[in-house]
Amino acid sequence: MPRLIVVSNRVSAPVDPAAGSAGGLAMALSAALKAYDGLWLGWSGDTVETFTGEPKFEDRAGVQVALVDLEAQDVEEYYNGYANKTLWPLFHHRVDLTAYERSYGEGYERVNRRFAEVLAPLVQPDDLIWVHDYHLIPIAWHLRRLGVTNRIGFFLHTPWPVRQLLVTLPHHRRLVESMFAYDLVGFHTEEWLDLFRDYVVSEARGELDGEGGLECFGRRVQTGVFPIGIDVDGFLAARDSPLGVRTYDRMAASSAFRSMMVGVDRLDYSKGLEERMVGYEQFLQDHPEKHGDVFLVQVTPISRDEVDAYQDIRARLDALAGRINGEFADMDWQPIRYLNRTYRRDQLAGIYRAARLGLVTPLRDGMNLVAKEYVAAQNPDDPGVLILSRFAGAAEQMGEALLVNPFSREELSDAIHKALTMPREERIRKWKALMQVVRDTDVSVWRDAYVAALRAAPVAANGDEAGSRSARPDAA
Ligand code: ADQ
Repeated sequence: MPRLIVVSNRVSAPVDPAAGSAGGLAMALSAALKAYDGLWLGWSGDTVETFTGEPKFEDRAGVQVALVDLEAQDVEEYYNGYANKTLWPLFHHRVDLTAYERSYGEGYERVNRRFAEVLAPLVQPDDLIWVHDYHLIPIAWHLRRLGVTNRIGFFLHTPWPVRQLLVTLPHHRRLVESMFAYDLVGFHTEEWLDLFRDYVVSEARGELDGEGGLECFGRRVQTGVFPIGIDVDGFLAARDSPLGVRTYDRMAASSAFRSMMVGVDRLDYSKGLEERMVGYEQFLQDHPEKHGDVFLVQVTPISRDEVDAYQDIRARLDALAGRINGEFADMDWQPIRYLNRTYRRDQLAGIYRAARLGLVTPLRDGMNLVAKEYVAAQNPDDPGVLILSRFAGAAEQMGEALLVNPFSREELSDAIHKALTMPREERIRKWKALMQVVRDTDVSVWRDAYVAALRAAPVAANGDEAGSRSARPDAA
């Protein structure tokens, strides 16, 4: 088995795996790397006065990591800037929030080049290199220029945007062209892959080769769909751990005679949190007889707080939760418990299990692992119901959930009512089908399928001379 080098923006392998961390990619990658002799390279989260290019090596719960410090300007332009203010909103269809600053693009290229320069000397001949997410799209192009001929794969954890929005990005063509320095490009769903193909064929005049490959810019790249999942056994163990059980008992006691609904999301405008609260408010207006019978626990750790759009949505959510509680609460009932904090994975599992309803209603989401965690945490004899946005990648597999359009508060209100009144047999039937999907897409299946596809990617692409892959114009 070749060594696997994983590259992502942050190396967020938790020191204590049971504690987990608030981010889908972190959880998935630490689970994935355990099985391989590997190395995980990325930003340490720290800044230094002057970039050194010298990584720090550490062992994190059995995972070897290489941590790179960045300069403050790098963080501002590459991370807060191009990644979080340009690509993230654009890939989630929020052109209204997308910043098109030239300096951000320059910082993005610079940091990708720096990461490539740190990585290139660490690469051994048979290593597989697996790059994750939108922060590092051009890194393979820089690695090729440095003479790295190993197989390099890319996986996008977010949606791919529709072509008509992608072309609003200055240098969109260069970004896509740099993806052709990879041997394999993977997405969560057919829908995101179709959108990528559409750009390549309609905008860049590339061609499908009939074998899952795309030809464009004088090169060929293999593509594939690899739906990510959770570490099912690890999650079930967390659920059944002493703290998991204790948390469940606590939540069950605090929801006596009431139905608890749960939402667990990073504080992000893509997660549809405002729309969810408004839908719940609509439900409370539509069903006065349910007042006092239901409550929503919304667990939402603050994220990316240095970006204005995140401060804005945080303020709006504070106001909205306060308004709904102010309007509907009674002396012994509060409709929303809004918690801006993270919990350990075992605690989260206990919270999910106590909830009669899981609300997963993003406006656009690459996959969404919370949907899978909620299902895995349920009691098979008396499971809760998952309400899932049709715009989450997870909806492509989890059709047995109650699929909703999160932009419609009436639809959300109706779905909440339907879920709360769903007979037990129907809940069990739906849960069984959903749990099968959760098992079939376990994170180890995702990892192994991707690595196998990378190893099998056609040699013609892999065997290219580094120089022939360097045709991309190098303007910033
Ligand atoms: P995220 O946008 O971070 O991931 P998601 O897939 O839902 O979204 O993963 C969130 C993870 O963080 C879950 O494991 C969840 O349990 C955890 N988490 C959230 N809130 C928490 C809290 N308060 N305390 C503790 N843990 C918390 C990105 C993409 C997704 C894609 C993943 C993986 O945006 O679409 O599914 O990567 O590819």
